[in-house]
Amino acid sequence: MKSLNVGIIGYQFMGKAHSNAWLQAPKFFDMNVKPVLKVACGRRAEPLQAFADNWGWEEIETDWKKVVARDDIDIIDIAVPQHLHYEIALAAAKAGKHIFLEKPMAMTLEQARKMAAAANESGVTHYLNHNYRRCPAVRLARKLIDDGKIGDIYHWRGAYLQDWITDPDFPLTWHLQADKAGSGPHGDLNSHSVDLARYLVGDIAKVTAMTTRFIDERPLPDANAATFKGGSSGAGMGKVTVEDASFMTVMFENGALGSFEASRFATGRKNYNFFEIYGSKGSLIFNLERMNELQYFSKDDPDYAQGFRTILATEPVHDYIANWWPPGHVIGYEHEFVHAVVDFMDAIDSGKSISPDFNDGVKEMEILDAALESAASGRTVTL
Ligand code: SOE
Repeated sequence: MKSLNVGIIGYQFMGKAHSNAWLQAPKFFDMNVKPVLKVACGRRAEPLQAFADNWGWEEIETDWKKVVARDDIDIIDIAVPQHLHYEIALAAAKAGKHIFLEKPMAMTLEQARKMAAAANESGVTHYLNHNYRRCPAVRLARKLIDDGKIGDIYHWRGAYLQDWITDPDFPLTWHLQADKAGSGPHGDLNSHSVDLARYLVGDIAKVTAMTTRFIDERPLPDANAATFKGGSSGAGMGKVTVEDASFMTVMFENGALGSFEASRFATGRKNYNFFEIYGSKGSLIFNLERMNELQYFSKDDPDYAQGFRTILATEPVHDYIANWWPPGHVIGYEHEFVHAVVDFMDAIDSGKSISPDFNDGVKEMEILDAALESAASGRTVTL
C-alpha cells in the first residue's frame, strides 16, 4: 500500500478537524494511497506536543519552513489563519508538495492569483477545503440539479449565520483583526456560501453588498483565545478592524438572482449554513444544522400531493454514506473533512484535479473582493 507523508501546519480547531480526517479516512474508505501523520507544526512546542501525542503525529516542528523543506514530506496541510496561507502555500508549491489548504484562500485576490499560478505551474494537487461541498445532502442537491429536477434556476438564497461574538466581552481574537483575518464573516463565512453557490448554481457576474460593524472595541485576548472560545488578557481594549456582518446580492451568469447573508450576530444561530434554490421545476432547502436532510419540492408530483418533502440523505445510494453506517445512522460535520481527504488522496493518486482547487479559490476571491468594493463605493460591481 502506497503512503504519503503529511506535514500539518496548525493545531487549533482546523488542525483537529484535519487530523481526525487524515486518521479516519483509511479506516472507512478503500484508498490506493494512505496518509501518514508525519509531522505537526506550530509555534508553541508544549501544546503542539500534546496535540501530536493526542492525534498520533510522529514528530513536531516549530518552524514551518523546515517542514516544507523536508524531502520525506509529500503533502502540506495548511490549517492556520489566513494571513499565513500565502507564504506557506507558495513555499509548498515551489517545493513540489501537494497542498490541502483551509479556506478562505488568502488575504487578497493578488495573493490568491499568485498561489494558484505557483500551484498550477508546479503540477502539485491543490485543494481549497470548502468542506460543505462534501456533505452528502449537498451532493444530493447537485444530483437533483444535474438530473434536471429543479429546472432553470431563478433564485439562490444563502445565509451563514453564527452568534459567537455577540457578547461585547468576547475578546479581540485574530478573527476580528483585519491584518490577520482579512475580513470578518464575509471572508470566513460568505466564502463557504459563495463556493456552494458556484458549485450548485454557477458563476457570478455582478455583486452589490453592504457591511456593518456592531461592536468597535473588545478586550485584548489571552494566549488561549481561539475560534469560538475567548479569554481576555486584562491588558486593555483593542479596536475591531473587520465587519461584523456582510449582506450581498448577486446576478449569476445564468441570469439567476442571489442573496447572501453572513453574520456572527445572528443570536441563536450556531452554525447556520443555509441555502434555498428555486427553479422552474422544483426547489431545494439545506440547513447545516440539520445536515443529513435536504428539503425538495417537485412540480412533477401530482397537484394534490405537492409540498416540500424532507429527504434523509443517509442511504447507501447517497455519496460517501455506504462507507459509514447503515441507513439513518446520521453523520456529522467532521465526516465532510474525511470525505475531502479521501477525494484529495484520490486526486493525487489519479493525477486528476479536485474541486474546489486554487483556481476556484481565485474566482471566489474575485467575488468576495467585488463585494467589499461595492460596500465601499455603494455601487454594483461587474466581474
Ligand atoms: C468560524 O466561523 C468557523 O470555524 C469557520 O471558520 C469554518 O470554516 C466553519 O466551518 C465553522 O465556523
